[in-house]
This record gives sequence, C-alpha cells and structure tokens, in this order.
Amino acid sequence: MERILITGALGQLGTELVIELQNIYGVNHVIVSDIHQPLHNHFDGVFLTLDVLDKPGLKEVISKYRVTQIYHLAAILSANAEKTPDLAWRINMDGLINILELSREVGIKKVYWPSSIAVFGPDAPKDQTPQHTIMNPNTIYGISKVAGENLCSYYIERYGMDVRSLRYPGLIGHRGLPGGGTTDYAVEIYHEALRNGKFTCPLDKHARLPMMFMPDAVRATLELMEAERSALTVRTSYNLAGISFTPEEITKSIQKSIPYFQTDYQPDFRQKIAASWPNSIDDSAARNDWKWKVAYDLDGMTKEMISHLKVKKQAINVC
Ligand code: NAD
Ligand code: AKB
Repeated sequence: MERILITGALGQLGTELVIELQNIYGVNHVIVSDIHQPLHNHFDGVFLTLDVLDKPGLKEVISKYRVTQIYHLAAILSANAEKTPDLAWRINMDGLINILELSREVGIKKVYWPSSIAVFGPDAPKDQTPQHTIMNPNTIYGISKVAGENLCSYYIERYGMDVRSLRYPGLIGHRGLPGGGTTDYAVEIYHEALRNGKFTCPLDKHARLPMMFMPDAVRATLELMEAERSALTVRTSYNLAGISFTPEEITKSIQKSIPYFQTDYQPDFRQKIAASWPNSIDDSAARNDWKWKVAYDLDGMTKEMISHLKVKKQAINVC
C-alpha cells in the first residue's frame, strides 16, 4: 500500500496533483504539506505544515506516516528567485538534498522532483531545444534546477534510488494561482480577460515560450511515475513539450471568445529571463521512452480556461 508525501502542495502544481493522487491512492494515503496553511479547506485528508528546510521535521513525518513515495514540489520560482537568490538557492537545493538524503536513509521507493525549461540559458539552441545540449542558465532558478538534476542523477547512480523528473514548460491551470514565475502571465491573462477585458503583459508581445495546460502536465507526471524503470534512459530530467506561443498569440486565442479583450505590453525584468529561455522543446526522449503525447493545443486550452474561470467567477458573484 503506497503512502505519498507531497511537499509544497499548496502551489499551482500541487493543488492539481493532490486531487489526482488522492483519486489513485485514496484520500488517506496522500499526505499534503506546505510551509503555509491553506486559506480555505482545499483538501480532504491529512494536511501538515512542513518546511522542507526542517530535516528533523521531515524525518518525523516520513516515519510517522510510513511514507513510500515523495513528490517534492516546494520551490521558489524564477521571478521570485531573482529577488532573493540566497533564499531561493537554500529552498531549492537544501530542500532537495534533505528529501534525497532522508529517502536514501529510510528506503523511499520513488521520488518525484520537477525541473524546468529554465535549465536552458541563452547559449542553448532556441528552437526544438534538444534533451542533451549546452545549458548554461543565467538565472538562480535555472542554476538550482541544473544542480538539482545532477544531484538526482547522482543519487540514482550512487545509491540505486528511483528518482524521476520532468523539465516542465510554463504551466497553465485554472485551480491554483501561479507563485512567482516568468510564465505566470499566461495564467493571469485569462483572469484579467474575464475580470477587466484588458491585460498589461510583463513580457514582450513576441516572447515565445514553451507552455503546457495543467491536465497534460499532471498526466505526464503520473505517466512518468508509472513507467517501467527499465524504460527510462534519462537520469537527469526529461524534456517535455506542450504548446509554444507568444503573448500576442494567446491574446488572439482569447479574442476568439472575448472579442473586446486587449493586451498592452510593459516588459519588466521578467522579459530578460524569458529571452534567455527556449522558444520550443524537443521531447522525443519522453515520447520514445514512456510514450508521452501532448493533448491540448492553444485554442483547446483557452476554451477550457475561459469556461472554468467563468464558472468560478459566477460562483464568487453569487456568494
Ligand atoms: P508554486 O510557487 O505555485 O508553489 C510552490 C509551493 O512551495 C508554495 O505553495 C510554497 O508555499 C511552497 N514552499 C515554499 N517554500 C517552502 C518550504 N521551505 N517548505 C515547504 N514548502 C515551501 O510553484 P508550482 O508552480 O506549484 O511549482 C511546483 C514545482 O514545479 C517547483 O519545483 C517548480 O520549480 C516546478 N515547475 C513549475 C512550473 C510552473 O509553470 N508552475 C514550471 C516548471 C517547473
Ligand atoms: C517559471 O516561470 O519560473 C516557471 C518555470 C518555467 O519553471 N513557470
């Protein structure tokens, strides 16, 4: 019987992944944790306040709940990381090494840890960025993700552990709000389209970035975690491709449902980060090894985002 611990579970990804993991393993087999308390009673089952820098606290939880798998999501994302690089490094790196060390000590069966397209810096090929290529990230977030990937690979090689990872593109979902990334604009734009009919974009209108709708990202995560270990050839983190688009293109997609919607552009420090990242990703290793296939395109995602956010807005108006 599996018992799953999720760290950083109140974030954009955790909010969605918890629901699917609870569906698979049962509500009482998923231990939901974050450094913060939930604002609303989001989740059924066990919620714990847990700081990933608190190694003894983590150890106690792992042992008390006889945890068998860990999804380690706690992190500081790219835009926030540039504001406090020292804190971002500590949370992203010390948090990961705490999880890997405790997993080694107690024999956790599988660890999931997300990486990011941020591992690629300005020297990497921009289009269809390959799985294995020059990386040289120039953000503290990207540097922590490259180091984290190598750390995971080290624990796999040295201790025979089963650690799995995906390099997510920017994730777009309607359940959780994003937590300080460069790609957050692609979530905020939908909220603002419905709220105000206009949006001020912090990126340039032509800033093309790899993105993915949340249901695809959650499915990719679960498919990777369920894949036969012997099929996995990438020990660091798998490239994962969804949709690549610019702020101008997502605006046009939204205008198909909300014709009066307008975006204006006031690029800030996030544009420099975006400019250092790929335009699109080659994920053939994921497609070959565990048969990954994306489902949503830009207009498909836009339709779903608008219809779910409209329902949410109506519910708020009724309250
Ligand atoms: P998020 O910022 O929305 O959530 C991160 C969560 O971690 C927050 O709820 C925060 O409270 C928690 N946290 C921060 N410090 C903590 C600590 N010391 N101890 C415990 N919890 C702590 O991020 P997300 O979008 O949910 O991302 C989850 C993971 O996926 C991260 O590793 C991120 O790098 C990766 N990722 C996300 C995206 C994306 O577009 N959202 C893309 C690529 C990779
Ligand atoms: C960010 O923008 O920091 C994240 C990511 C792509 O890792 N969304």
